[in-house]
Amino acid sequence: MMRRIGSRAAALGIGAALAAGVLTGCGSDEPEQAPVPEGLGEVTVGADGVQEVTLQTQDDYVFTPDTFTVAPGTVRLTLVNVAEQMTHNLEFTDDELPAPIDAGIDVLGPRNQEVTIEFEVTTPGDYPFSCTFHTQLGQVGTMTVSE
Ligand SMILES: [Cu+2]
Repeated sequence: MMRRIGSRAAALGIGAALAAGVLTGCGSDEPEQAPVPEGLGEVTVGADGVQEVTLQTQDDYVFTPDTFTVAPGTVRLTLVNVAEQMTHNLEFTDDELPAPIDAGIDVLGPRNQEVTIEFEVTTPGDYPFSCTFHTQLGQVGTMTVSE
């Protein structure tokens, strides 16, 4: 539970590394892997000072990405479902949270539907979340709130 100290700086570094990977990752012969749009999972600060992050779901059982790190404060989380078929949701796993989060996405249909939720975090720690439709299939993730 003590990993991720100083994780705000680490998250910024990860974002930069991802961007660099996108720029240098051309020429692959693996057409089956859908490209990850730039900026997914990258925490940015909106004009109103609120931290913003976007996650994606698709026709599998994965949050893309499945981890992200925010600082204490308000979080505006958007989930985009680019699946052709599958419906997902996002709920924080109440009994495992360092502090309650009173927000979630009940249902998110396919074909680029998206929902944005906003909530406050004050207590550092790891906040697990899942798609409750597909928890058994491993569709889980973790939001880390840094110190
Ligand atoms: Cu799901």
